[in-house]
This record gives sequence, structure tokens and C-alpha cells, in this order.
Amino acid sequence: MSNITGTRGKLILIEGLDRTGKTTQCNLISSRLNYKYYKFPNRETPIGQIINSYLTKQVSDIPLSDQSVHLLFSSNRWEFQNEIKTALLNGQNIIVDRYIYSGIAYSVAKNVAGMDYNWCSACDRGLIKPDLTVFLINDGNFDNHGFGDELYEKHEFQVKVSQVFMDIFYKQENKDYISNHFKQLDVSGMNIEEVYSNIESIVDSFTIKDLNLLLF
Ligand code: FDM
Repeated sequence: MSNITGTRGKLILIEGLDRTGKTTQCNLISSRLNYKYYKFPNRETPIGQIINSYLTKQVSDIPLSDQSVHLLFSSNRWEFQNEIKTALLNGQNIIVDRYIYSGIAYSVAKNVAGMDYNWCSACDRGLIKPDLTVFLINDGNFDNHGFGDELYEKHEFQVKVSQVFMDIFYKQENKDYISNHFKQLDVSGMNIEEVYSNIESIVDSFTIKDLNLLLF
């Protein structure tokens, strides 16, 4: 499907808490609307494989500090920048499943001294910014049922992450982005098709105003 302006593709990001159905929705958008799909972390690259071992709690010879884990996630995004840029400039629309905001939210939620918003966002400066971020929330009644076994899949930590997501989006410096490039969608009680039809209408009605790529 060609983009609306005919000159470059749109970059749409689906962010949100665990278990809000991001991956299901990204797959649907990709197959039904012909968006190229990127999921972060991408666990296939050498860097992604280290991230995967960390998330799945596999014992590593080299214990990773929280700082190095954060930088690995960022590096994993940088690995795909040229590819994403080329695709967008060729008119390909792209859907991304997690990106910078997950990067900041999960790391800041760890509450490690020095790893504040500024530190965590610095390594992502210059990455292509999504034209539109759709942030999925649920009623917050997540318990440990339905979570998998990965490192961050714990109720208490997820509550912290959700607070940090809100702090990030409502920061003064993100105000312009929030007014023009951001939609929050509460998916509580909706089935997959209902969520999809909401996202589809948000995506369809969004047009890019700036022909240059946005950068963080
Ligand atoms: N995550 C994801 C981070 O901590 N930092 C990041 O930069 C990104 C992109 O990794 F817990 C976390 C978020 C989540 C985990 O899980 C990835 P999924 O199920 O593959 O999205």
C-alpha cells in the first residue's frame, strides 16, 4: 500500500504494557495493511541473542550490569536504522513493536542510581522518531497469571514500568510530540478485532505533515 504523500512511508510505533496485545496487533497491521514489521528487541542478531539470554535468565559467564543491558537494547535499535531509513524513503510504511519508550521505561523503572530519563535517552538520540506512537493500556489489573517467565514479567515491576511510561509521555519536553504524534488507547475489555479496528482507524486517519524523517 503506498503512503499518503507518495514520497515516504510512515513509521508507526505500538508501545504499551505487557499483555496488551502489541505483537498480535502489529502482525495484523503488517499483513492487512502491508506495513513492514520490526519488533524490538530483535532477538536474532548477535546483540539480540545476548539480550534474549538476559531476559530468559540464562546464566552468562559475563554478568551484565543494568547500564550495559540498557545500551545493548539501544544498540539493537541502532542495528536496524539504516534498513528502516531506506525502507521509509522508498515509500514503505513501517510498524514497530516496542522501541525507545520501552527502552527508557523498563530501565528507569529499575531505579538504579544515575540511570534517569536523561541517561537512558541519551544513547537513542538521533534514532528515527515514529510519526505516530499508539500507546496501549489496559485496566491495570494484571496479576502474575498470564505473564511468562521472563525477567521483567512480574506484577510489581510492571506497575512501576506503567508509571514511568506515563512520566515520559507527559514530560514537558515531549508535549509537542504528545499533541501531534501520540494516541493512547485503553484496550480493557476489547477483543482482538475491536482493538484492531480502533488502531486501523487511528493509523488511517493519521497523515504525516513533515516530509523529513523525525529524529529523537
Ligand atoms: N525491553 C524492551 C527493554 O527492557 N528495553 C528495551 O529497549 C526494549 C525494546 O524487553 F520486558 C523489555 C520489555 C520486555 C522485554 O519482551 C521484551 P517482548 O515480549 O519480546 O516484547
